[in-house]
Amino acid sequence: AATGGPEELRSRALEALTAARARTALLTDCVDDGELTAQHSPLMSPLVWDLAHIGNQEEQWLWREVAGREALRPEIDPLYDAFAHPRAERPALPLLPPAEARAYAADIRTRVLDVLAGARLDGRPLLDAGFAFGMIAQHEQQHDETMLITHQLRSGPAVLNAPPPPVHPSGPLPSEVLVPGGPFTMGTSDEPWALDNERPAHLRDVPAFHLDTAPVTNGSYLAFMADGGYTDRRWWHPEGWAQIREHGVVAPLFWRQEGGRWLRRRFGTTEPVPEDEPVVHVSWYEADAYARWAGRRLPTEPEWEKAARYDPVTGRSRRYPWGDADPGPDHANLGQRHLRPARAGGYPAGASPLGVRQLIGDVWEWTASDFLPYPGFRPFPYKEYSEVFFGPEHKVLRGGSFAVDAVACRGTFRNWDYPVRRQIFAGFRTARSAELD
Ligand code: AVJ
Ligand code: FE
Repeated sequence: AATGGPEELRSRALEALTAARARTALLTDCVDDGELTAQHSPLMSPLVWDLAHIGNQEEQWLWREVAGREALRPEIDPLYDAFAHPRAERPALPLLPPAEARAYAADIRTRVLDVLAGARLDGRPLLDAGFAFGMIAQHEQQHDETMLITHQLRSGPAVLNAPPPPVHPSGPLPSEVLVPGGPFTMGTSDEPWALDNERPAHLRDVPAFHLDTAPVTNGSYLAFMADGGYTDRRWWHPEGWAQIREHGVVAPLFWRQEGGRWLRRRFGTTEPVPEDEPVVHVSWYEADAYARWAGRRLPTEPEWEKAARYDPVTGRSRRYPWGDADPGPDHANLGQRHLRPARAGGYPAGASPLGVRQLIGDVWEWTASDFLPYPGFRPFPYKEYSEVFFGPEHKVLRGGSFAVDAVACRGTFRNWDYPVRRQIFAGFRTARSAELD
């Protein structure tokens, strides 16, 4: 948690910024300039855009806004304004070439570390508990996840490597857990680096429901496929049905069938689909259809957060399923330490008090809910982070994936995307209401 005295906050901010830059380097130093400037998918920016955008965002917030200094490269602002140009058009822009983009981001960082060394980390909402520095570290980590998605979409041999996630042997787990009904505290007013859409803390009544103990696996998803799930209109939201018909979707993204078995490509290698891993690269529509086929439904966002944070003994909402401690390697598969989700049912040390596993890390989890503001929401520090995205066109994802850093992941963290999106590291788990018990 970003709490403690000013020196501790300063060193946390320094650590968070430094870790983010090390990951950015890992993702951008392993490919040549041609690959940095290429468009690997019309869904994504060229990697070199993310690189300079990271620096530009840091310049705007930490150099100009926090330190009150003159803009260093005001002429490039429009190139790296995410709202000015759709991703598909970014390769055609006069972007900084790779060496210049690296030098620009490094120059800003040197200046920002000077600012951090002398900054008062209080007295101004933007600086309270080092918020602006934490926000920029989270921003860079979010773009690192975006760049990892670009790596997954690129063709060619593997350039990234990581050890497999740990296998945690466990006896059979119950397939679902009962979360008791009643009010709980959703969102936060006191997590120092929580972003605007996670605020403020407020009470929500959530009737009793059952939630899958673990994310839905490839094996279970294969059963849905084998049962004709993709050809049975009954299971599909009308828009989802139209989308799979139009694009000929018959399996998760990156899967292909060969000799009667399913293979999947990940980060430049191909492997048989592992049945015991959480399914990933499915759209909200696919998750929704699977749940209906299974006689269940996606959890709502308040249900997800209650399962992840509510402590039935004290009635308090905690920072994480396991308590208030920052995530460690035994709690959750986060931070790109591994390039895949761990087996479903792992991470016993990260379980919630009720025994729900892997709510944090592994795969983002689609929820049934639209991305909407909490009562009392105030945009901070800019409307373009959250406010402009509120509405029924975006669905909420929770919990983070193996590609999310701990600094950008907590029980209150909210992600969102269009329901058709499949390139993100998204899976899901299912729920059912308990009122019929
Ligand atoms: C919160 C992941 C949806 O990548 O579009 C990065 C994060 N906002 N730069 C995104 C973000 C501005 C955002 N998501
Ligand atoms: Fe951004």
